[in-house]
Amino acid sequence: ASPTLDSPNLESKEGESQGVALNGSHASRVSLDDAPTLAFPSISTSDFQFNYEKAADIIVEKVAEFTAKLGNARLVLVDLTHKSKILSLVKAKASEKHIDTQKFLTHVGDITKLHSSGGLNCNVIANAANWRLKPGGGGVNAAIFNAAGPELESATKERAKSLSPGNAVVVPLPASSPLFVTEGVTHVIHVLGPNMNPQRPNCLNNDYEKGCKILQDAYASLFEGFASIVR
Ligand code: AR6
Repeated sequence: ASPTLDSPNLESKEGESQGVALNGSHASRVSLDDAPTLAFPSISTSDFQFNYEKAADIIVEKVAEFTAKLGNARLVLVDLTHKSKILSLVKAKASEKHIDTQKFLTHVGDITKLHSSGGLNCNVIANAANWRLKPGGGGVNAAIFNAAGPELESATKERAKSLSPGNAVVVPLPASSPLFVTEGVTHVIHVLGPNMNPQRPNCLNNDYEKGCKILQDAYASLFEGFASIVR
């Protein structure tokens, strides 16, 4: 059976995705089989301690801008638990702004197991990276590097040695990577967001004027990277 999703129910279970608007009908079942799809975590809002409200506004703004340009491609914001604050905020704001629910979804699950555990086919996934583009460090970065195997580390090194905040780098995943084999992921896009955590490099010391600009640039760079793969 092809993976589908139901929009009407806002109470998602783990491994389920949904459009962000209520439309009260089962008529708009969305097949996730063929459309190029980017799954992305909320950049900077966990280890980097960026404000959720501000981040949610930026995600919705950038998603609105790019869904208009993306043809049949889709964007999926992912987080680990249905208690995720950022997912609820983004869902509410996206619904207010009438973002196209065929092109933007939220999904509860592990970004490294979207196909095997969630039945969601995402050919591209984004990573909330560190500036050295190194494995480990916890969060989604550690999960993606672990799941992708040493193939991702070497493929990343061929593309870039480091990232500055607000930038992204597209890395084609070798076909031997477990993430390619089991999940069908062909590209990982590393993104470096703004950092508000004093324990991490390049801390912005609560300068949200700079921070918001960098987070906007980070999402623009991520979505442009995805668009360059889709084209
Ligand atoms: N699947 C889906 N979402 C996840 C997963 C996962 N496996 N793991 C975490 N998240 P974070 P940041 C969500 O801290 O704030 C790293 O150590 C998480 O709930 O990974 O940008 C890097 O090396 C949150 O919503 O990234 C950097 O140094 C989102 O992913 C630093 O942390 C991002 O959380 C980057 O910090």
